[in-house]
Amino acid sequence: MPIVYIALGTNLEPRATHLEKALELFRSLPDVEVKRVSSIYESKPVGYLDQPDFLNLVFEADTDLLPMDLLDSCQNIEQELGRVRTIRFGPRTLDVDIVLYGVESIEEERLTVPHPRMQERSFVLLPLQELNPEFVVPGWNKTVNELVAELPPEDLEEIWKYAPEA
Ligand code: A4P
Ligand code: MG
Repeated sequence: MPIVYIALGTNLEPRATHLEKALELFRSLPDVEVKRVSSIYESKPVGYLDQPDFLNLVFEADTDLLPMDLLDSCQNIEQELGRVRTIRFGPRTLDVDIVLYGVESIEEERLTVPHPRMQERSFVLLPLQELNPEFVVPGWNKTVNELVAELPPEDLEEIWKYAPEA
């Protein structure tokens, strides 16, 4: 059974609730077993800058679902949390990306795995590093640790562990 890594992102309040609800929905799927969940990170928006800060996490799961079926489940969960698609890279209640599907490289119209922008994104790499630092990422043939080391230092100034206000 492949180990998969899935990234969640949200920048519309209540952000932490959106992450919790998404994890609950993944846990309720019969064919997905959520194993471990990273810390939550807060970061400045990447891409389209004029939007609120994001909360992101990555979780590890075992699944019997084929990649396309897993993508369908991810998109159903996005829908369930009421994501309204407006601006590309813009604000969203929940974005679900399949980061890794075991050691597979997938290039389909609807699905590219490893996620094509993961290597430049601290908000994917830092949580993934917590879970599996030595994993060799297909295509790049580098470990997660190595990809983190290649991030521009200024990127690391725009991300921090999330500390909810008491
Ligand atoms: N798709 C292809 N590959 C995948 C994959 N590995 N996982 C397709 C999931 N979906 C994949 O996605 C568009 C299409 O990508 C899907 O229909 C699927 O068939 P989308 O989420 O509907 O569209 P989008 O928002 O336009 O693009 P995307 O790719 O989700 O955006 P990104 O690149 O993920 O960027 N800054 C911070 N700090 N934190 C963030 O989480 N997120 C974004 C979104 C921008 N800036 C951010 C963050
Ligand atoms: Mg997405």
